[in-house]
Amino acid sequence: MNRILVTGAGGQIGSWLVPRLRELYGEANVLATDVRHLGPDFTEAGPFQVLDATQPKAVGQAVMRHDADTVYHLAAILSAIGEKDPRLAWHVNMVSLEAVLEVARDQGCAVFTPSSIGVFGPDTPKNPTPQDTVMRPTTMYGITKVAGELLCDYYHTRFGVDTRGVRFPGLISYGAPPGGGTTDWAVEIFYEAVAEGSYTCFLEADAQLDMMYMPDAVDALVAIMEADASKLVHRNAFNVTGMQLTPEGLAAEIRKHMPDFQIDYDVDPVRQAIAESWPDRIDDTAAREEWGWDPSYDASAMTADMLKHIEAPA
Ligand code: NAD
Ligand code: AKB
Repeated sequence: MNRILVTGAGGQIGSWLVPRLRELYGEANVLATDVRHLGPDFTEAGPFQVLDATQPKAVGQAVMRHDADTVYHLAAILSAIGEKDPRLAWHVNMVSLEAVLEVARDQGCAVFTPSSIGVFGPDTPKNPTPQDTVMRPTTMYGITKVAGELLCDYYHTRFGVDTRGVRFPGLISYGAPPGGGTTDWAVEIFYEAVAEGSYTCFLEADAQLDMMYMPDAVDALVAIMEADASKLVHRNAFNVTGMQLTPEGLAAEIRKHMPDFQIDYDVDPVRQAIAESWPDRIDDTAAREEWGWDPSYDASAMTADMLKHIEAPA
């Protein structure tokens, strides 16, 4: 893997992944693309192109011109925005994935596609949630993620495309803001803590979800694409988690650094219902066994690092 194209590069994950890939594989080898124009961090540090990932011809031309052998396909609509506009979520998530997979089949590329804990639904065992279990999500986002996992497996078994993926939990990071998900509260809380000393949360105090700090997520993205293919049993997609958080639990962590921090609640029924349909704790044994997944950050280390970077941005 040394010629890479990233779709949706300007989002929460891409803004961390692109610099890491450029560091690992060389600036000129990583083409960042997004449907919108991005700032100098992307356009000056390496190649950048505006690319709508739902346009198969444009995706094919970009992959060919860059001579890409690997696509990290990050362009998507997340859960909360997906419930506001389900047809948009279906269109962006499914049409873009099908376009990327067809181009990969035609041009011999490997493809990474992130799935999500959103593939699970109210009938799934919640704690722990096994790798292989019931997947009957109640959101359009989750439906596109289950269909996406199956489509990626299909392109692997039917056409030999090297497709790989992980089911990310809520990702916590500083820098680019999250793009409209149910787990966004776990990022917003840090910015509001530093700016206001308080946060009004849209989920209930005890709504527990899996989460992960972005440095671990980027490690996972690189590790799974570098993994020995002969060891991968699951491919699309592996359960991975870093920690389990509730709003009241994370508030308590923040109070260790900011004793006066206050949290209150103004619950959004749509996002609360989504959170209730997702696992409390997923079992990531398969990822640990098949490609050595081993996250570094727990809630305490993540909280200290988030506050350090938000209080004193580089
Ligand atoms: P994000 O919303 O922050 O970024 C998505 C990017 O895609 C944006 O920059 C947007 O401009 C771009 N985009 C939208 N439509 C596009 C199109 N038609 N063509 C090209 N680009 C387009 O999302 P993210 O958090 O970076 O998520 C990336 C992937 O990871 C998604 O598949 C998401 O489902 C998955 N994921 C994210 C999380 C998380 O907590 N961030 C958790 C689980 C899975
Ligand atoms: C969302 O909340 O939609 C995402 C996810 C867990 O997939 N952060």
